[in-house]
Amino acid sequence: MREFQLYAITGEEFHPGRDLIEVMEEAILGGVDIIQLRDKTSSKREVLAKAKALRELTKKHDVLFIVNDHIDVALAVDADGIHVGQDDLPLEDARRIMGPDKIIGISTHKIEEAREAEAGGADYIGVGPIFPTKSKVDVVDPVTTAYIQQVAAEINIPFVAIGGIKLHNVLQVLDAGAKSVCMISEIVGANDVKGVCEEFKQILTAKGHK
Ligand code: TZP
Ligand code: MG
Repeated sequence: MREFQLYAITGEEFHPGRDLIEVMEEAILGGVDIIQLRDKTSSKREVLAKAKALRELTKKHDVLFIVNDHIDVALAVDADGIHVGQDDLPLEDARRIMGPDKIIGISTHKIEEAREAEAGGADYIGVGPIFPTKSKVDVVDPVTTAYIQQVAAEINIPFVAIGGIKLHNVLQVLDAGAKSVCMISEIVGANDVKGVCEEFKQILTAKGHK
């Protein structure tokens, strides 16, 4: 899997009146390496239409594209991979469907889940929510940066920290051992989406994460 440092997830509720593709293109121009389409409310048809448009955009800019939950949509648009939660399609089944070459990411909230994901052949894991967040309804309590330290010490596959990460607290996350960070609201809800991404990129670069 190609390395990534700055991961943006879509969240249309954070940019009312602004076009999804326009917002995500700004994020890409600001330096995002990977985009995930996450849409918990639209119909399958609508999700598919958005996925097609984002696939085109990410191809154009040579950025990775991941679909949350909808494995059929991921395959239909030839996304680079899928992201699943602990209650979604199990890793083994997701791998059988997606094949060996696609990226499979899985959310984890404790070290046992991280171990299981690594042993099960996940390509990367999500680690979070690090801080409180309003972007996820069924969210578990914040796992804090202590969980990042645990994962950094023990897990050998790439991991990305997520949940409540902002420009003002991202250093805590990097200092705990994360090399990649993922945001919804701080990026797509920004007045200057490109500018925020550039700032994240600078902070990552200063920490030696390209
Ligand atoms: N998974 C764990 S926290 C979260 C997801 C999808 C939401 C992250 O959103 P934000 O706005 O960056 O806190
Ligand atoms: Mg899910």
